[in-house]
Amino acid sequence: MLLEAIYHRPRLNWSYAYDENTIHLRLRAKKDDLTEVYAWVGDKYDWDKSKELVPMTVFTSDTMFDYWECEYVPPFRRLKYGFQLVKGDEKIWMTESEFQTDRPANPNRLFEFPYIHRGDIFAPPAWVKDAIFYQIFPERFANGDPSLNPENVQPWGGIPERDNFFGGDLQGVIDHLDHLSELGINALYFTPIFASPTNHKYDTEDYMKVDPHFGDTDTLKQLVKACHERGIRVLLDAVFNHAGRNFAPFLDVEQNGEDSVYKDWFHVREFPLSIDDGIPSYDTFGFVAEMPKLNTENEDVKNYLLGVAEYWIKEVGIDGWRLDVANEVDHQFWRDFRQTVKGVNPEAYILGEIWHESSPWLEGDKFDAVMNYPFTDAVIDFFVREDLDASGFAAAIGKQLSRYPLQASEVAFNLLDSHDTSRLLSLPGGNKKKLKMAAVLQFTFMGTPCIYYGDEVGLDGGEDPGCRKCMEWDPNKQDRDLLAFYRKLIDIRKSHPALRTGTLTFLDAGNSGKLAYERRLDGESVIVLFNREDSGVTFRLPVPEAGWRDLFTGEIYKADRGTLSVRLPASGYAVLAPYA
Ligand code: ARE
Repeated sequence: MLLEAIYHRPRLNWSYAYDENTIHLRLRAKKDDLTEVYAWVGDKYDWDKSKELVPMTVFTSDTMFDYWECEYVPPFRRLKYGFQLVKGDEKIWMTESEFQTDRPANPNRLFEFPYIHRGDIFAPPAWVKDAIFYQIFPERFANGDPSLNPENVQPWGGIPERDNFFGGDLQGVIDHLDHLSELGINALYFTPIFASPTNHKYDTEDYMKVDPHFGDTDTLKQLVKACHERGIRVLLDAVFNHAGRNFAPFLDVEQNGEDSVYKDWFHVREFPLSIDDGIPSYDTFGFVAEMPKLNTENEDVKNYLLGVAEYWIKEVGIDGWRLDVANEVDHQFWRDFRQTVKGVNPEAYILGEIWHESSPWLEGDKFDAVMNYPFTDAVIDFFVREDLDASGFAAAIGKQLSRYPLQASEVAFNLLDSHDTSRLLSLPGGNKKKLKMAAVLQFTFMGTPCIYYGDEVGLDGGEDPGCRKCMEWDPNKQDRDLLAFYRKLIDIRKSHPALRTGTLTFLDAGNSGKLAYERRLDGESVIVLFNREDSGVTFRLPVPEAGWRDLFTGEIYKADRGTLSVRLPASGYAVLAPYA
C-alpha cells in the first residue's frame, strides 16, 4: 500500500454536502493499489452507538490515482469519520493525524464534518442541468433592422476582420427564434451587447445602454420576453474586469489625471496616463490600452458594477451573467456579486470565464459554473489532434471530475468552440466525421453543452477573428445534414435524463481510439461508443440488459450471455439504449 499517495482533507471536493442531508466523502489512492476502501462514520456525540463502515467505490481515475467515493446521509447532519484502507490482507486505518494498524481508539482523532448548513451548500440553479446553450456573437448572427447599421457596414457574409461590421443586431435574433426553437436549444448566451465602439463590444463605453447598432432597452426586453415564451433562458456577458477607453470615468481620469474623482476607479501606476513602448501606465486587460482594468476593490466601483448586474436582471428579466476574465477580478467582488444577483433572482445562473482549474470559484459562494475549456482540450486532443488515446482521454476527464464536487461537474459549461477559438469544423480541416464524434460526446456527457452559433449549419473559420463569420441563413448554403444531426442529438439528450445527470463510467478506454462509456440514472442506462480509428473495430461490452437500440439509426443489437458486440466503422459512433 503506497501511503504517500493517499490523500484526503475535510471540505472542498474531498468532503462536501451534496444537498441538505447528504455528504460525499472522497479519498485519493495510487491507481490500482487498494482493493477496498471504507469510510468509518458516526455521530460525534454518539460515536459508540452510531459508528459504521460504509463501502467506497472508485468513482473516477486519472493517470496516477484512483478516487474513491461514498455518499452518506447522517441522521443529524454532522459526521465524524476516518477511513479503512485495504489491500489484500493488509488493513490500515486513516485518521486526521496519522495512519495506524489498529482501529483508532479515540474518535476525537478522526476527521469532522461539523454541520451541514443550507447556506454553505454549493447549489447551482436546477434548470442548468437540463439546459442546452447556444452562443451568439450578436454582430454576426442576423441583421434584422438595417436602419441601425453602423457606417461602412459590409455585405452580409464577407470576411470577418478585427474591426469590420456586418450589421447583426437584436432584432435579427428575434426574427430567427424559430431556427433556435426548431434546433431544440433552451438557453442563449450573448457576448456583450452594451454600447462600445468595437464589433465584439468587450470594451464597454456605457454599461447602462444597449449598443445603438444592436437596438435599445425595448428591443432587449422584447427579445427576452420572446425567448421566455419559448422556454429559452437568456445570459448576458458581464465585462467587469475592465471597461472601454470611452467609459466616462476613464475619460475623466485621462483628462484630469490625479485630480479626477475617478482616479481610484482604475489601477493607474503613473499620472498623466501614457503608453510607453506599447505598455500603458495603467493596468489593462493584457496590454490592450483600450481596455483599462477596473479597480473592483474600490467600493464605488463595486457598487456601480453590482448596480449594473442588478439593473439588467430587474429591468429586462435576464436569467444570468457570463463573467468575462473572471479570474482576474478579486474574490470578494464575486462573493458580493453572487449575493446581489441571487438576491434579485435566486434562479439566476452565474457562469465564470476561467480556462483553468477553478476550484476556488466553485465553492458555492461565487460562481455556479465555469466555461469548461479543459473539457474542450480533452475532446479535441482525442478526436482531432489525436495526441491522446482513449485511456489518456479518460484520465484527463477523470482528473477534471476529481477536482470538483459532483454538483459542479453536473453543470460544467461544456463547449467545443467559441468566439475565442477556432471553429470545431475547421480544427480537423473540415472533417465532418470528426466534428460529429466530438459533438456526440459533448451531448452525451456530464455537464451543460453549448453550441457556438453556426456550427449547426457548417460554419467554419480559424481563430479570432476567423471564427466570427456571419451566420449562414440561405438554406441552399446551409449544411442541412449537419443541421438534422444537431437536431437529433439535442432530441436524444432531452429524451434521456441519464445523459444529463446520470453517473459516468468508462467501459472501454484503452491504448487506442476505441472509447465507450455508460451513463446511468435510476436504472436507465445509455451506452456511447466511438471509433476514432481509420478502420472498423468491434466492441465487446459486459451489459446487464439484453436488447439495445441505436438512438441515431434505430439499429437493434442483442447481448449474448451478458456481452454486447457492436462493430463500428472508421470514425463511427453509436448511442445505445435498452428497448423494452
Ligand atoms: C484582439 C484581436 C486579437 C489580438 C488581441 C490582442 O482580435 O487577434 O490577439 O486583440 O491585441 C476581446 C475581443 C478580442 C480582442 C480582445 C482584446 O473578443 O477579439 O482581441 O478583446 O482587444 C485569456 C483570458 C480570457 C480572454 C482570452 C481572449 O484569460 O479571459 O484570453 N477571453 C475574454 C473574451 C474575449 C475578450 C476578452 C476576454 C477581453 O472571451 O473575447 O477579447 O474582454 C490560454 C490562457 C487563457 C487565455 C486563452 C486564450 O488558455 O490560459 O487565460 O484566455 O489561452 O488566449
